[in-house]
Amino acid sequence: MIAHSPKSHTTTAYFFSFLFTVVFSVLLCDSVPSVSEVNDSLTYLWPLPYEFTSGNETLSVDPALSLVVAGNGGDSTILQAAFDRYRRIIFKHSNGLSLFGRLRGRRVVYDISKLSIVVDSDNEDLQLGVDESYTLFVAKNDGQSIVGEATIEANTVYGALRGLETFSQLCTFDYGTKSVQVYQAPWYIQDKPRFAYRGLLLDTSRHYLPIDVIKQIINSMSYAKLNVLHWHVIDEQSFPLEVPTYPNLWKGAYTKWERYTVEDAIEIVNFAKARGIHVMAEVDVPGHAESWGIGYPDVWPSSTCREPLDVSKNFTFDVISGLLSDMRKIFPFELFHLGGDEVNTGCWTSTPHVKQWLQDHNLTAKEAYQFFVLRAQDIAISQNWTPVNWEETFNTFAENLNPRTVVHNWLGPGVCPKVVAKGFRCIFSNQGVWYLDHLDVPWEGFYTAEPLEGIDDASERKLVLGGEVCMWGETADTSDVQQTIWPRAAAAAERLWSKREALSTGNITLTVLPRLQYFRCLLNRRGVQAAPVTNKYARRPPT
Ligand code: CP6
Repeated sequence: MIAHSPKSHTTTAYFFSFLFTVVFSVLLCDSVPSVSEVNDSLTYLWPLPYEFTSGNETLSVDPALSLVVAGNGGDSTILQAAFDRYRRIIFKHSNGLSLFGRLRGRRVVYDISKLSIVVDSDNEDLQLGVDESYTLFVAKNDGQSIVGEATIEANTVYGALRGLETFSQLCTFDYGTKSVQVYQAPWYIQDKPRFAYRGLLLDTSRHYLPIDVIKQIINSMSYAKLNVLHWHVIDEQSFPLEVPTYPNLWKGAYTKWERYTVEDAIEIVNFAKARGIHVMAEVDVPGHAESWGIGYPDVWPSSTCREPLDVSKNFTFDVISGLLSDMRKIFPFELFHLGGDEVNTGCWTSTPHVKQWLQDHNLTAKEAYQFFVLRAQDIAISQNWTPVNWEETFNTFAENLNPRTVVHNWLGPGVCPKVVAKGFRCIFSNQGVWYLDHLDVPWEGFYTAEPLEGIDDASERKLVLGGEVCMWGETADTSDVQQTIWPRAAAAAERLWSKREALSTGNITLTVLPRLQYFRCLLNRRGVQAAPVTNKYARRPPT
């Protein structure tokens, strides 16, 4: 509590602050639970931490909150910058006491005046499985000292980032005292993710997304503790990325403004890294690649039959090689997505010179598809990447797939169980439940989808890296992409972060919906255009 609050106001002031509160909660976020609606027995943190205890004290947080760092990773510039960002998030409202109290010379004592962050390691490498665990302790001091404490302890700076996010979610602006408060203190939180891979696919080929929009989405991912941006940068419709080795490739962009320079891409990778987010780029071959031929028509089998890429020409693989070696300098993440989905080999068998090549090499169309995927894999592996491929590659020639391959499920349920039974690693993205462009899938569908379903063996479970929600771009662009992603991606984010036992019990309309509504409003307060949780368009009657 604030030790010296300003003298009580008049009834008029109370009336106006009441009016202000009501009007603002309605304007800002129509579904924010009113004070009387908030169910105190729920924990309004999203995603739920691994283990936590809370109490029933209310602590005030000093708007001059200072950061005290310790440990080998304490000097991290990532940490300092994150603290500055979170300060702006936590102290969004001007503080009533600083405005009036200071004018009257009042001295205000807050319960929490410093945030201590201890980071053990100064290693800032961001690779799959990086330690994201942290503990967060927020309590009033034991009476020996007038200041309380908030402490985050983590092994890496990336754990500290997750802890900062959680701390920011504990801080609530109280319209009565006009100060930031932590309710239900003391808090003791011990947290870590269930899965190392918690992804969101963004498609910048069907609709170009400006870099500021991508950055906003990266910011919003960090609020839900998602940690992989799967950048489906190129597809058949457009080729927006600059490739110095083959400079005509980005002639396949929609316009000369709808492009990403190498520097833009590096900036996105660094922006994501500062938020503990990996960027996994995708070059989808041999299908979904028609736009390559705008700049280099030789990669097309013919001018009328433009994809899949021409398997019969070495030039095709020279271009892939050049493209990947340029991208290697941009994307440090160990995983690289090579697509391999929806390959219609009819184009090969109906193009005379490709058909001839198939005959000369004694290959069926299916074998040529395998040849293409494996050759692309070899290029990626030789550049020290771990290849990721869509599930058709596994479905068609699992026995010849490089054992390091990570298989990306999308078509059906029950795929990851088969993938891990054969010893491959898997990413879960079942289109029936985790495709964001499927507007008819409500948040409950996202929430209840379980990446480990059908996998009982402990060593096989370890092969499921996690999952990814997919925001395909055919039907969404800058104008609506964020409200299509949120809040449903948050439902998957909790599935991927929190303990399975904490997710699968009880009536989720009572236990999860109010928390998701609250998180959706938190996103709105932070400027993210998250849609209402139970929106009409996600509630189409069955036809
Ligand atoms: N683009 C690419 C797509 C899809 C895939 N790959 C896709 C297919 C079916 C649905 C949604 C998206 N648009 N390159 C499949 C992985 Cl329903």
